[in-house]
Amino acid sequence: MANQEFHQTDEQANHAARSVTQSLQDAGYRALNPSVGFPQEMDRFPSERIWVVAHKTVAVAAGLGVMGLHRNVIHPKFGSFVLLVTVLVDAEVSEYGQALNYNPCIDCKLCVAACPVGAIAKDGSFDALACTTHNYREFMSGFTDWAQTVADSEDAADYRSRVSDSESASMWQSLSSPPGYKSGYCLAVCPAGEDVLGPYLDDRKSFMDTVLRPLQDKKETLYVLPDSHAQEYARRRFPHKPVKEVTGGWHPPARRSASTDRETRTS
Ligand code: B12
Ligand code: SF4
Repeated sequence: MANQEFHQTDEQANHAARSVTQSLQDAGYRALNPSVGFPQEMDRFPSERIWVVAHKTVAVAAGLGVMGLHRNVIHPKFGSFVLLVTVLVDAEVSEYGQALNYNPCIDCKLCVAACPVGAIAKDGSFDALACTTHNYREFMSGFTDWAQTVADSEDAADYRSRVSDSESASMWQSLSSPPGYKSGYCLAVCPAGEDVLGPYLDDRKSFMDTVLRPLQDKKETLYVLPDSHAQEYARRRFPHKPVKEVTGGWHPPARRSASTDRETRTS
């Protein structure tokens, strides 16, 4: 359900930016709108940045919000529940936005507690590789790893011993409709922002029980790089969630034994 909402908002933001761009072009200005998210410049993958504009830094400079502990821009009213897009225009604008002089992040650290692979640390450092490996399991990096698993499998039985039916079905779903994020829990739990803060301030325990706990309790496979902090963290903090070692598809894989991709569970 979260993916459905995410992708529809993505489309709305793309449409809004496109119509602004068209109006600017009609008025005689050169303008363009790089996508909200995907498509990106995959010919640069994986060695260079594949996104054209970093929307977060533009949004912060324009005063739309400030990056919180979870590194996403928090809007003072809508909180973390905003997606961003940028319109580039080759002209002087009549008025510039001003960066906010306060941060709507309330430092509750719920995002730290919610992330299943420990990507967000209490001091604000962010393990982007841990996030990408899990959350982007069905995007370019995880897909590459999955394709390698198909290539490495000796036959259907071998493939099925490495990839569950649910994982195969989920990969199909991501290929046939917009790809599904595996997490995004850091955003889901964030109570910052005028419109969102009420229930958290009214009753923190109830907020934790109804918003944070179900995500922590959810039984789901977590994807991690071998010997990573994410692997150690996931096994220790979420022993009920199966943890699966993957390559992330970043590097040519060493030839692996059939057991390498199997789920490893802690007792
Ligand atoms: C690459 C990318 C990712 C990568 C991140 C890799 C990386 N290090 O950038 C991964 C795969 C991890 C990712 C995940 C997600 N992403 Co993303 N992603 C992007 C993308 C394409 C570029 C991000 C970018 O600009 N990176 C470069 C710099 C700017 O980012 P940074 O490393 O986080 O921050 C640096 C500085 O900004 C500085 N800094 C400045 N101020 C502050 C303040 C604090 C407190 C800190 C800690 C740092 C900091 O510190 C860093 C220096 O190293 C944008 C789309 C776009 N074209 O902009 C979407 C985007 C950032 N993603 C977005 C979203 C929603 C997500 C997910 C929730 C997806 C999901 N549904 O699960 C998760 C959230 C994970 C998280 N906690 O950040 C939204 C964020 C919306 C918002 N409210 O801000 C964007 C803007 C897409 C959009 N158009 O709306 N994403
Ligand atoms: S969940 Fe709490 S600590 Fe994390 S970004 Fe939101 S307000 Fe800040």
